[in-house]
Amino acid sequence: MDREEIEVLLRQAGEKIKVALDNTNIQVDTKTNRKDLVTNIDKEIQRFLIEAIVKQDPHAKIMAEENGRDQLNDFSGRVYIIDPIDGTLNFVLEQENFCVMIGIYEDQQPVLGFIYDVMKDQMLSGGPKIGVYCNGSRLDAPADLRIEDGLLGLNSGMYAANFHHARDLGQKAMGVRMLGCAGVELSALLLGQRIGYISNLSPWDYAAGGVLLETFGMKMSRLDGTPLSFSGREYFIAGTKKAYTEMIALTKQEN
Ligand code: 2AM
Ligand code: CA
Ligand code: CA
Ligand code: CA
Repeated sequence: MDREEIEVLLRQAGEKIKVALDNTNIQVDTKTNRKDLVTNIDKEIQRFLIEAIVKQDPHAKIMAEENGRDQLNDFSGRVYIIDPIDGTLNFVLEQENFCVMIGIYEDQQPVLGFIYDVMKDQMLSGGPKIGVYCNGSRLDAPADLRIEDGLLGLNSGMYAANFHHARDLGQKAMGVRMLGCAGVELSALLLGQRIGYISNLSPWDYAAGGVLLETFGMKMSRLDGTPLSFSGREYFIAGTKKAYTEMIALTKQEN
């Protein structure tokens, strides 16, 4: 599927999510702990997206967070990696700061990425062949700022524990932001509103943003600088080229 087709699909998903918020009949369940939530809407949106993708692209492989689709052993060919609602806790408690995300890879190479912030109606999309767009307008790569010159997005637990110097890095930056949604934080990084983001993420949390970061020549990896595995949850760092290099020098050390 091309960029326009996926954007239409994501906006349709966004409309469904807004209708669900208006109807207030959202069923909330917990997964691994009391703060790890999933709702009937996460599952419904995932079903809607997968059904539409499979209809258009029957040979595609799909990895998605919910409904037991979170493992993929064979990443050859075209792979769609889906997070139906990124920031479910925000969706439930805040009714904003959540995204719908799709990352498309071909033989493990980034092809297209989409981060749709539903309540802001902000669609970031693109890939190495076409560049990065925000609501249809082509974006320039953000300035290659150093850590001292911008805001650092963080996972609140890692910040509080100063995990691999996360808090020290926050103190070097102009300030820290902890919005509880990988898609929102990575969108801000892509828009030049952050110099980096440090968290603990699964493949569907960084697949879409990863395509767009790569397109802009920005960096993401594990905290020690080695590549993310696209399987299971891993400590994650992303940033402008300069800030990433500065941050990795510290995060690859333990406390
Ligand atoms: P999610 O809402 O799709 O689960 C903040 O918690 C960010 O980390 C969100 O983007 C969230 O995505 C992601 N995250 C990944 N694994 C998580 C987990 N086990 N519990 C809570 N958030 C998780
Ligand atoms: Ca989740
Ligand atoms: Ca997520
Ligand atoms: Ca999710």
